[in-house]
Amino acid sequence: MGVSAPNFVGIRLSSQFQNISLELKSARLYKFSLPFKYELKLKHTTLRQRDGLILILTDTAGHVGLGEISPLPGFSRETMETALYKTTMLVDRMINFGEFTAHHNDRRPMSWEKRTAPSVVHFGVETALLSLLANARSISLGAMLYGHSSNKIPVNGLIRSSLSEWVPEADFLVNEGYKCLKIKVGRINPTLEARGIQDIRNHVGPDIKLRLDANRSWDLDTALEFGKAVSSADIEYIEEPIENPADLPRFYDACGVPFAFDETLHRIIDPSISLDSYTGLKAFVLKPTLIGCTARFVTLVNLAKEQNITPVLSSSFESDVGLAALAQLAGSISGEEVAVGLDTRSALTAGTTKIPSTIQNGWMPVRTLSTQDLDLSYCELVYQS
Ligand code: OSB
Ligand code: MG
Repeated sequence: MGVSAPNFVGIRLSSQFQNISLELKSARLYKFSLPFKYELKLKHTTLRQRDGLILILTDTAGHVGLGEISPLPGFSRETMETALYKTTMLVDRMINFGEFTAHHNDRRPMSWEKRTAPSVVHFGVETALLSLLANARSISLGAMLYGHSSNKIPVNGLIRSSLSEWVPEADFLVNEGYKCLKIKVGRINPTLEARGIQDIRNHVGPDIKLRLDANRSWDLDTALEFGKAVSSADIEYIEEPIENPADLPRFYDACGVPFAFDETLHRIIDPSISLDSYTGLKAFVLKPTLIGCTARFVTLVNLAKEQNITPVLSSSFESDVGLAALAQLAGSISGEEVAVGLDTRSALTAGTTKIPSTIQNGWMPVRTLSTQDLDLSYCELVYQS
């Protein structure tokens, strides 16, 4: 079945892919359950294991594409069961009817408020399709979308521990070679946390970048109290300091600490919104798994670049298959320039590839995967066609 390239999964591929011919032959879907080393405390829930799906697509010429669909409880709109159901429906349509149209080609025009953000399923299925096309040409996902890619990317070291562990952990990560650290704040008293951040800055010196993430824990006053107390610590940005993103410009005006969008990007945003009014907006932290589809992700990357906002790829505790796809995208979008948020694999005791997506000296290699790389020992086959 020939597919017209410009609208493939709703995105424009570079010109050498004008006439893709894609005929899918089979699909296999595995469900995995990977234990965390320690309980993972997220804002609304605590997880002991990471559940998700690995999709393996094969075309009639024998090329293979891999994708991962891993709804994150408390962040994703759908449960594992819904994701599994939607994936099988979508894959059935692709195999039986050759339909690769993206979900957002709504027949009825709809106002942006009424639109729902796409599901975790779309990004995973689209990744499998796109990586099949990329594998057929022996290039990475990123190289196929953007025409170029670095072969390694810098990563921000993630600090999720309690306050008393911050300095020892920062020390450890800097010794490991990380040049950029991201610290989760907004959990206990903001005055104590601000002092902890100052301690980290004093300990690591001026050359290490510090990013913070408050996951919307504060009201404007609390955020300001914290922001003023860390304003001399040279913070690159703080993700989502306040509950209501409309208050963010006031946050920056009052304390001078740049901020970043993360959760805000998981919803459909008024397309006429001017980001100019958001002075202090430094970065978009982009989690494709939570943004929901490739087309929306690519649009947000372009929007950021047009407005001088740094796009920072970030993970949602995906397994190695998902992380490899994110690393390939980061290799093209920010290359060796910007540290990305992919330091989540170390929280898991096992993975979905024989060799885990490891970080060395603060760098993650950009690698493409084939079926030989998979380790399915934590997986169960749940669907086949
Ligand atoms: O808030 O940024 C977050 C992971 C899962 C869910 C939410 C978040 C995260 C991360 C990923 O922090 C790691 C990173 O961005 O460095
Ligand atoms: Mg965040």
